[in-house]
Amino acid sequence: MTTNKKLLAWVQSLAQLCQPDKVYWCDGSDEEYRHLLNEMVASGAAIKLNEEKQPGSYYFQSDPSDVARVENRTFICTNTKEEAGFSNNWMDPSEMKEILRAKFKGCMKGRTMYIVPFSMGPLGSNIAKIGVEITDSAYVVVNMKIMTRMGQPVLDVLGNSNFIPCVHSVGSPLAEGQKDVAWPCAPIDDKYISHFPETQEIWSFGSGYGGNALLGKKCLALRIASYIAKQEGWLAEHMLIMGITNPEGEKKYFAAAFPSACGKTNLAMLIPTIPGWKVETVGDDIAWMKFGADGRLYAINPEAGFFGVVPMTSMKTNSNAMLLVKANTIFTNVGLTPDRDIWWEGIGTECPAGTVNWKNKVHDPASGEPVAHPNARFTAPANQCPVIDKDWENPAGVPISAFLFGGRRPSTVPFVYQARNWNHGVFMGSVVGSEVTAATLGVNDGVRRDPFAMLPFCGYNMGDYFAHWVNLGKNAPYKTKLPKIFNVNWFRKDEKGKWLWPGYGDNIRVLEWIFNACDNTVETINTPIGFMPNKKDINLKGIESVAANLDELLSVNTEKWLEECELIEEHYANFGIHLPNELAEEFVALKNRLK
Ligand code: OXD
Ligand code: MN
Repeated sequence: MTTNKKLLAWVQSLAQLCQPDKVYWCDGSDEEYRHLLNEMVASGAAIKLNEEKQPGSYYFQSDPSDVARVENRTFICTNTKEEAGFSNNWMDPSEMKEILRAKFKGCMKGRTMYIVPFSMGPLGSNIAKIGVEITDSAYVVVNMKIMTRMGQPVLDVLGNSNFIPCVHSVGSPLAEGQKDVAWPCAPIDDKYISHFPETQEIWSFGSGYGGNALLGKKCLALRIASYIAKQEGWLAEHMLIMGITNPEGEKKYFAAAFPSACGKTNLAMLIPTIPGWKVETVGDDIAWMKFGADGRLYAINPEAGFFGVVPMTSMKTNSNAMLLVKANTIFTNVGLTPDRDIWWEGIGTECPAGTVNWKNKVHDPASGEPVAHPNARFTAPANQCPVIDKDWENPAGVPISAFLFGGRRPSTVPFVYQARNWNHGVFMGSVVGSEVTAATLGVNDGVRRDPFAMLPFCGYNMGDYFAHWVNLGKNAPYKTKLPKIFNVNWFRKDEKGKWLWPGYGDNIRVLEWIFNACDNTVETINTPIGFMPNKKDINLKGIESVAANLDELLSVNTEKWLEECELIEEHYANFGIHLPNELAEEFVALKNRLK
């Protein structure tokens, strides 16, 4: 329990507003976790998976309308629209508060209000932040138990200090005697994922899906934290953190930003195909970074679990993830086999007859419908990852040697190159993009720019966010200790659409080059777009046939890059006066070098 007056008063006022049947303070114990899951099994909201095949694991199906983050219903409510910038949906804070007050009034009728104190970052670490989520979803509580440090120990550390208030409701009150559905939520255009950066509050209404409902993750650890980080001079980024050890036993940490669905989890848990190299995982989604006393940038993973995309995960593509989810895992929107095991596309086995798809219908292979939703998820404790780094919970973080940016770029962008300097690296981050296809997004083929992979996650004007990155370099205690910056692209294809690079575990060959480039132990080629490897320095031992593709993988096609510059011009036009001069200058310099 707590004697924190602000917290007690806040809970009381929300109970009055939301009118739940019960208020329950989560202690975060294993008993509580099991009890809530047992209750959800009894109510039909969850299924306990086969204990022999998936010990301690549970299965959920969402409402078909509630399967992903809802970017068009996600709001940044800064005082002015300008402060939110072109990339965010803006709403006036008092206007939004008024809407929310009406939405939340009585929204928990017939339900329990759970109070979930949580810490993003190791409990008590000076870089960690404490939030308290109020939710009417037991699914959210059990997921928060995995994804954060949660419960009474957080209240003990919090004492009488301040916390970030996070209010969540599925937005589906129950009338007297009304039977609940398995996955309550509000209709799509009645969802409000609202952030108030200036007062540091989150209000989320109408969705039970992870990114909209587990408010510690995207809402707090990225949108609100990015705003705080700018004020306080640190970084809150959509980045994985990985440790890499070379055959000589030397270790470095890299942080990497890729847009969603570019394989961050796979990279974070990579199994090297060249002997002697080792990869260990600190985090797969979010990095918080501050300068240490030695002037290096140190990163922590604020999360305690992985909320990963399931389809296409197999023993071949990511055996570490398969071992991670072997027990004590919550699966959402995958397929359920007749013997209560799970199945998904790309798992590497035949789909057993009688498997039920994520929409709870027996799968008909002739229908062409997938068994698992493409955004089906696992929620699993980080410490179950077979290659979790020994320092993953070190409150001081791990020192970052390199930043990697990248996206899915079938053409134009070579598979690795290094920034000329910090500002050039910030420029590279600011133009990150992924090629989309009509099939995936219902729009024309093209490049969706996703600067720093933060487009949906930056809690303020993205131009000011670029300026923050520029300033971080400018104000670094020791410029020579700043991480080096690289762009990677494992997604190059030839004109017939065939992959030029095998990817997955072979990406260690690119990481090896980056590792050496960090130490300046390889000579690089100075090209208009940055420093590139000599072919001989890419280790192709065991995949010699790929040598024929290296010229193409490492080519800088001036014509294509001039076309790319036109696209960058369009992208940069969005930022208006918020585009830092330093980046405008980097862009001019690039165009001049290409001439
Ligand atoms: C995620 C995302 O869920 O980036 O991690 O969408
Ligand atoms: Mn993510």
